[in-house]
Amino acid sequence: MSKIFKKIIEAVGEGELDDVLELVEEALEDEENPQDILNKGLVAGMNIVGDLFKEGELFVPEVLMSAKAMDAGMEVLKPHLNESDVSNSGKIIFCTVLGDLHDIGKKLCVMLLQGAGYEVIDLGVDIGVQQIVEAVKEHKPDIVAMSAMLTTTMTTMNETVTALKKENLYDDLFVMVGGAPLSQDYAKGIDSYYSEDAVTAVELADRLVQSKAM
Ligand code: B12
Repeated sequence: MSKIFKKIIEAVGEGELDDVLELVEEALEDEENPQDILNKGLVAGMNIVGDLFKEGELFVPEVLMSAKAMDAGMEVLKPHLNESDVSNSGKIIFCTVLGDLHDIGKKLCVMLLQGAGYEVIDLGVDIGVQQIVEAVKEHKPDIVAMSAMLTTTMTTMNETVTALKKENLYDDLFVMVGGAPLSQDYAKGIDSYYSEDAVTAVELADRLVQSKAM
């Protein structure tokens, strides 16, 4: 693996925001592929942080510093990932559900979807059923995408689908769900579509929007 990716992984792991910024810029200057900088550097670094958190080696404040460092790196990369000139692929409302503040995965999905030409309305984090329903009425999206990282917050997804059906909004859109505790089976059970990461989220969105056009 290229030395610069190793350095980015380390800097994300240590939550060194300034170093991450500098290294991402350096990698871009070295003409590394932005997608590689994202996946082999920033995401790889965050995955290690996730494992260490799980094992009790890292605690919330440290994880938060890593998250902020990753976020800063993503902001630098954003214009380089958005170079696609495809537009009007479709409209997507994206949010992290009620009670859940995790937004790195959501931001990553939003970035790649925008890069693929989607208009994405990012409602933010901690978003409840009614807010989603109102946003659907206002924006009439092709897709509603929800992210949850906690087993305790996943239930909002089911409640949202039920509310969309009740308001006769469900038949005009697709619901996509994702996040660490989610699975294909769970998504199916709540009449939604699942994908495991940001790259496959774009592929899934493409498939869904194309099927609507047919
Ligand atoms: C970073 C992090 C935090 C940060 C969040 C910062 C931020 N701004 O996001 C902070 C420190 C704030 C935090 C807090 C907490 N966290 Co936390 N956190 C994590 C950690 C380490 C990494 C998550 C992450 O960003 N991963 C990197 C991104 C790129 O990956 P991702 O989120 O999975 O997203 C990808 C896919 O899932 C998918 N995807 C995501 N969303 C969507 C949506 C759609 C529609 C689609 C198609 C795809 C998709 O695509 C994304 C990109 O590829 C995870 C561990 C883990 N392994 O996931 C724990 C984890 C999620 N946290 C956990 C916990 C318990 C908490 C706290 C309760 C801790 C506490 N005691 O306070 C709080 C809860 C706060 C709250 N109310 O939300 C647990 C959840 C356990 C569970 N099963 O419920 C985990 C799994 C850690 C663990 N093993 O214990 N956390």
